[in-house]
Amino acid sequence: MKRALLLLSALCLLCLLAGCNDNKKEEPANTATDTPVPAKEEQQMTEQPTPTPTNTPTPTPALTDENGMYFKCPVEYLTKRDGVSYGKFQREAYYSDYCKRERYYTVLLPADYDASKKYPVVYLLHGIFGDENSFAGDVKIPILIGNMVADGLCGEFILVCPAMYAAGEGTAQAPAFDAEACIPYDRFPTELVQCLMPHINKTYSIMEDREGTNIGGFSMGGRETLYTLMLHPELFKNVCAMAPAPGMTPAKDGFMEHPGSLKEEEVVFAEGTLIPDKIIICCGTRDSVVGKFPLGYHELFTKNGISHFWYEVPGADHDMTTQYSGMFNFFQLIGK
Ligand code: FER
Repeated sequence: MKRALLLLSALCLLCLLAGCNDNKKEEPANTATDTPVPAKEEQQMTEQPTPTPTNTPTPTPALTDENGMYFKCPVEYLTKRDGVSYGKFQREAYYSDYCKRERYYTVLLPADYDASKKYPVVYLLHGIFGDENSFAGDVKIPILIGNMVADGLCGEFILVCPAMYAAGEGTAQAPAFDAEACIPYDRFPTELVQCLMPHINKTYSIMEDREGTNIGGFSMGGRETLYTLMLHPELFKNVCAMAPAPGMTPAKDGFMEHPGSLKEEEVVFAEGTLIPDKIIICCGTRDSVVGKFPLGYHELFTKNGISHFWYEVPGADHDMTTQYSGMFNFFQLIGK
């Protein structure tokens, strides 16, 4: 009898164990609702990572600052899409009375440019040693603009990329890191206003007044953007200086000593002057070329009471990340 009882208990135990194993096999793998909860003792024995409470969202870095400036251009705006038409840069010439020579620019017309419409224009100024081809060589610029227009982030506009080195008779003929060779860059605002703008206005279907006129630039082009702004504030609706190079005001860096195109106290708008709606200054946090000079312009503008937006592009150097970020914020102001 004893033996029979023992045999029966052993059999029951075997059945139980077998049953447990079967259950385990049937458990659906890893579904959210059916994840088996291990017994208390099991939890203590195996080191489980602390589960993240489901009601606390993982913090994501902010896309914009408190003024709505995007730190970076979202990558989907730099990627070609099906069903969006993109414009193409073309290179054109005009005669400059100011420089007494033929000069060049590239122009990106809207993909479906229609001469019966009036478009705003954006002048975009290249960096030192650049020319009219500097931006035109970048296939992502037409993509960025086409995608922004397609998503209604900006209106259609005409992008004009001049050759900024406005050498004339009796001036240096090629850029370099010295004061004399920088003079033709500082002649650009006059060349723009006297020669290029009238040429653009009569060649394309442009909204000719300040409402439709915008200027931006990178590095040396950022510096000349700010200088153009100071000389002709009434002409522009929006302005964007991306990583502006030193030299609009006196400065000294590893490249050269800048006498300054303006004294710091001259960086002011006369009372009653019509000024742009928006001025953006930005720079990468790791800019290895212009360093903290853009921050210096921001501080000077603040000190002199010039209202503007300043932001930094996290982790960016003197590079395209900074430029696409600046363009993405700048272009959103166009045609609005
Ligand atoms: C300078 C530092 C930077 C300077 C120009 C630059 C003429 C321009 C850099 C660029 O355009 O990328 O001191 O002086």
